[in-house]
Amino acid sequence: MQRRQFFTGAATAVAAATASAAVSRVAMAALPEPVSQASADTAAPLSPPNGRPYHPVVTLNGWTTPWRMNAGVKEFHLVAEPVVREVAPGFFVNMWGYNGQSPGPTIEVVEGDKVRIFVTNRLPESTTIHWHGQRLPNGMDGVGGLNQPHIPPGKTFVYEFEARRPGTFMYHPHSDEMVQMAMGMMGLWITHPKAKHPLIADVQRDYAFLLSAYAVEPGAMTPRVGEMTDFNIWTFNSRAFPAITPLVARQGERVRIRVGNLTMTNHPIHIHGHEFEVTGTDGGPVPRSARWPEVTTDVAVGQMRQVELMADEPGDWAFHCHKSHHTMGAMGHEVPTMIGVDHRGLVGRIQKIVPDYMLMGERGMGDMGAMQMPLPDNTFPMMTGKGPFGNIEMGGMFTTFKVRSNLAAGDYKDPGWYAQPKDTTAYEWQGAPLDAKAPRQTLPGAAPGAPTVHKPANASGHANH
Ligand SMILES: [Cu+2]
Repeated sequence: MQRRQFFTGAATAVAAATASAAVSRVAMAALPEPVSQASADTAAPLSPPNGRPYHPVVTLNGWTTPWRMNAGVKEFHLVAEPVVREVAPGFFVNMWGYNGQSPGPTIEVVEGDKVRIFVTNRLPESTTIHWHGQRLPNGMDGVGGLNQPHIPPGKTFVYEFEARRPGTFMYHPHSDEMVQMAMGMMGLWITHPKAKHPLIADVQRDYAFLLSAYAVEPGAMTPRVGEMTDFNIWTFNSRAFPAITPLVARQGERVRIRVGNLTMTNHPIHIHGHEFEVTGTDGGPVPRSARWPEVTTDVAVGQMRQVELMADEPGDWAFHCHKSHHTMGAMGHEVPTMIGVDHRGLVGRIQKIVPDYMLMGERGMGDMGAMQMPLPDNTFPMMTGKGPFGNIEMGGMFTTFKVRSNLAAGDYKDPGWYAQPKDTTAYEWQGAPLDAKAPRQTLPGAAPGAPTVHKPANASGHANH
């Protein structure tokens, strides 16, 4: 094996540290101990114990992996392996991930850091890791077959490069990626600027997460990896609302949120009560002249968006994907639309034949948030989550942005529900009721006032138009 020469100067030090480059057993003995995570909770930010200082990110329902400093090189150890991810309380999915969880740990480094990542493959098939968005030597880019041999099961490969530019990046396999990404293999990579950067603001809170989607039949535990469009589990960092940690900020703080999309569709990510600017992408910081205010930013497939805002409005604000089916928990998609169909008197008769029959969707599906209907094992409700005023009727890609005036700096604890000041809540009208007849209920396919019988049109009828 050839000595790697990517780091002039560092290479000799590494050789010394591992005694001899020729003895692979010695090199293996020198592998950094992989750090594993058993919990799907949001870990506290990891303040850098050594190296250049930076303000760490908080990965929603995730964590940042510690590293080892070895002769000026930051060394990480990722282990690709089967994991069981708790996607919602009591709903467990067999996934493939890294170091105990899917997504894998966030890797945080500083612009200019020399990085060495050991990747051990404990999957039943070959894998690789692609470092999405990085400038690096071609042989480190991780496309199996193109840039490197695939990493066989049981083997450890080493990636070495310099984190050349600051920004928001991610990592994922480029080896059987249809299966491996459908099984949850992904993680975040954050490169912090090494000094004050004209396009990168100081922020007090810096949140990061990936968008991922899975096709898991109710009652099943393993995603359907061949699925292209019909996903039913929509997640922020492989967690579904109400199990996604809220984003918390003190009033007046500047907040950055970094979102990467590794699903097979786009996600318009939307915030309430505030506006933000897209300040960065996986291509780097956005020039100031190219920024404009928005409340929704579309994160297309394979993209990252970094948004920033001033948390100046106290409250509990919704923060979610704006595709309404993506704010749903596990669901089947073949539900007939029953709105306007009068079932009165019918349910009892049907239940004589089908005892479990349940009427759904006659007045819309909002009341499903309150239904305690029996679910198959190992799934979770389509919409759930309780708020201070009742059911939130949301699931999937939804959480809250909680702004408070009285939070301590660096306090990420959920402060509970917002106490709205007196007389600032939408209220019931107490005056005279509306003095008009309600429009009549419509049947599917029948507009109000439409004739109930369609007569065949006169063959020559259109000639007069
Ligand atoms: Cu979405």
